[in-house]
Order: sequence, then structure tokens, then C-alpha cells
Amino acid sequence: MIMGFIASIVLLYIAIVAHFNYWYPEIRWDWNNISTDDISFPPGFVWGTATAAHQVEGNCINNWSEFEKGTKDDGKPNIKDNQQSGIACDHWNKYPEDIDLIKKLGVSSYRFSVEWSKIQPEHDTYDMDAINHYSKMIDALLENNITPVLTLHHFTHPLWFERLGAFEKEENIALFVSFCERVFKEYSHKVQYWCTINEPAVVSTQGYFSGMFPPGKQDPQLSAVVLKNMLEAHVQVYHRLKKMENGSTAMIGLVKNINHFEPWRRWHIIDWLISQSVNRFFNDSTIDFLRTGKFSIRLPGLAWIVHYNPKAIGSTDFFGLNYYSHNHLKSNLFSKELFSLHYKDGDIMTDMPYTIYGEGIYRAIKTGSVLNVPIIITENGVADEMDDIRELYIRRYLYAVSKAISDGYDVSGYYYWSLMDNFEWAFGYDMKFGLYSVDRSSQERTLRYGSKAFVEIVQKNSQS
Ligand code: GBH
Repeated sequence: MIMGFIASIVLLYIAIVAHFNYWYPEIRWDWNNISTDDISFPPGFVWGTATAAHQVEGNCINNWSEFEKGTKDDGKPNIKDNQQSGIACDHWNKYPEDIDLIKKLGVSSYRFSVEWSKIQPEHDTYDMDAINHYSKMIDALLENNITPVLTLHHFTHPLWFERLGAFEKEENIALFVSFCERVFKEYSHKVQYWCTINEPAVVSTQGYFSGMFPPGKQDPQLSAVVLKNMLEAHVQVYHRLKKMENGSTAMIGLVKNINHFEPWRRWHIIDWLISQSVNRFFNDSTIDFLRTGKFSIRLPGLAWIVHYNPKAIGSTDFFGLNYYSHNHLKSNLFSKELFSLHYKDGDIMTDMPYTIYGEGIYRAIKTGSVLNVPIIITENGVADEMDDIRELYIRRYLYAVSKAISDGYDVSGYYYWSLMDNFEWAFGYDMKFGLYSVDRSSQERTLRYGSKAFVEIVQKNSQS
């Protein structure tokens, strides 16, 4: 009797783990037998580079600049070594010379964000100087044949919006929608590509689960609510802008960071349950919402939301994919953190707490392809201060993108993150993602050695 019972439990355990292992393989390619020397892309493929306002412009006063001054409950600063974004790369003033740097790379497009707090510093005030500033920057890009791609929300928003509760409250969505309408009205005759919100799942998990981003809360249910509200905001912005002048010809899309979470021990059922739950929360809930209109997060005791909006279906003209790497999660049910991150021996670490995983971008493209719209890689790049793995990173990831295209996936562009070193959020200025390094005292920009691999691939695969 007892023996039979134990045997059934063991068999059930094996069946569940085998099921996960079969359906969710951790794909690994044999890079020793792959040549990344000669990578080719189809004609018309768009090459670009990306930044975000708060990280490069300087002098932003918003939820982040406020957070940068603060500390956590344990007294540790919110930003590594108490750094503050300050004047950043002074891109606000130096954009003409930065456009020259973009041109020197040989790329034909630039993804940037407009700073909401500069355009609408108070609830009832729009700042014409800020509106004119971005207008001039867009003109300068166009004069240089650089196609602008404009992001409406890239992690930051004005303090007045934060004080109203930001995306924690459904009623605040309308405030964001009206800001977006205003910006679209100003620039839609000269900007065709629009990103609504950058990485809602990062804002919700880092801001409300890990507490690494503002407002630094740790509340899984609120984190799920914020994600739902941000996705709702995307859907409403999409439909509003589509109805405006130039809306029908505009390409409007959501930008989603895909990060695969793998179990640290592939035989461990709790590692599987935790990593799959995180995958659902972080990756699948968003994709399912855009595909079916159904948003659901069901984590008993942690977070529970079921929401339906059929207008979400097809509410993106392209899928903006930000891809960097994957993470392995090891469960610790008896600690407050629930899980911790671990790295496999032999994997190559970047300066960020993750490794080089080129085949992951292929997996992410496959995941995004279920939406049946063109995929634009809106961000991909590496933090590498020593500049000794940048070339390897670029070659592997671009090889994987080119393979996805030859396997039939519809990927139409690739934007390198980032044009230049900038303020890397909770890590401050320590992370060097730039194709160009930036000397913070002189503001001098210099092309990195490892970036030449990118320049070379762009030049080989652009029409002249
Ligand atoms: C993107 O976000 C952003 O859009 C961009 O602004 C940013 O500069 C860029 O990537 C490079 O990071 O690594 O597990 O310790 C990426 C979002 C950044 C999410 C860091 C989580 C910290 C947690 N991620 N990250 S971890």
C-alpha cells in the first residue's frame, strides 16, 4: 500500500519534470562549429542605434531623478555608489554632433525617447521650448537621412504623475494617453515609427517586485496591477493615435523585453515551478494579452489578476523586441527572496549580472512571432568596460538574428543599445553599453574597438 503510494508520487514527479524538460528546452548551440565571420541580411533590413532621454539628455526632473537621491530601508543607496544621472551625456545640447556619430556608424535610423517631464512639467502645463527642442532634433535627423523612431515612455514620467500614483491607478491611464496625443499631434507628420511604452514588465517587476527601480516597492499584487495598467495604457494609446491624422500610416508598437528564466536544476520541480511562474509573469502574460485579449496572472498568495480586453488583439503594428540574455533561477523557499540567480560554469559573463546567450535572441524572435507582425529588434547590446567581449557578443547575436530571418521569421530591423555610454539606471554610469565610450569629464565620445564589428556588418549589409 505505502510502497505503491510512494511509487506513484515518484512517477508523477518524474512525469512532471520530464514534461517540462521536453517542452521547455534550454537551447544551446555549438558555437565552436558556427562561423560568425560572414553574416548576411536581406536588402532593406534597417540598421539603427538607440538611447532613452533620461539616460543621455541630462537635467531631467522625474520619478527617477527623485529616486536617485534616496536610499533603501537597509540604508543602501538606490543607485550604485549614490550616483545621479545629472547632466548625463548632455545629449540635449550635443545632439547635432551625436547625429554625426550616428551617421559615421553607417546606420539609417535612431530610436530615442522624449522626456514627458520636460514636455509636460506640470499637469496643466506644456512647455513649448521642450516641444520645439524635439521638433528641431527630429528635423536634424531627417536632414541627415536618419529615420526617427520615437518612444513615448521609457521608464520615466513627471513627478506630478508619480504623485498621483502613476500606473498603480487605472484612472491615471487617461493622463498618459492625452500626453501621447499631444506628442503625436506635434510630430506625426515627420515621425512614422512610434514605440508606446518601453518594457512594461521591467517597470512593473523592478519598480514593484524587486524594488530596484522607482518607486522601490515590493508588492507582487501591485506589480501585477501596474503591468496590467501599463498594457491597458498601450492599447488605449494605440487606438487613439491610429484615429488621429497620420495615424493610419504610422507604425505604432509596444516594446517588450524578453528574458527567459530557466531552472537552475533541471530535475528540481520547485526550480521549474518558480522559473515557469516568473516566465508567465514577465514574458507570456504580455504576449498572450496582445494575441488573445486575455491578461492573467495567477500566483496564489502572491498575485492574482484576470482581465479581458478584446481591443488588445492586434494592437501593435510591429513587435519591438529588446533582448539581452537569460537567467537561471534557483529556488529558496525558506528565504524572503524565493529565488536567486546563478551562472553556469563556462558561460561568458557580461558586466551586467547575466551572460552572453546569442541563441536566446533566436528563441525570443520565435516567441514574438506568434503575434504575426514584423519584429523590430529595438534593443540589443552589451555592457563591457574592458571591451574584450563586445565583438563576440555582436557576432553571435547578429548571427542568430540572421539565422532567424533565413528560417523565415519576419525581422525587419535591429537597433544597437546603445549609441554611447549612458546612465544605466540602478547601476549608474558603471555599465558601458556604448558603441562610443563617453569621457564624463570632457564629454568626449570615442568609437570602441569592439564596435567595429557592428559597423562592418552594417556596412556590408546596407544598400548604397
Ligand atoms: C533595457 O532594459 C532598457 O530599455 C534600457 O534603458 C537599458 O539601458 C538597457 O536595457 C540595458 O540594460 O540584471 O537581473 O540584476 C533592460 C532591463 C535591466 C532589467 C537590468 C533587469 C536588472 C536586474 N533590465 N535588470 S538583473
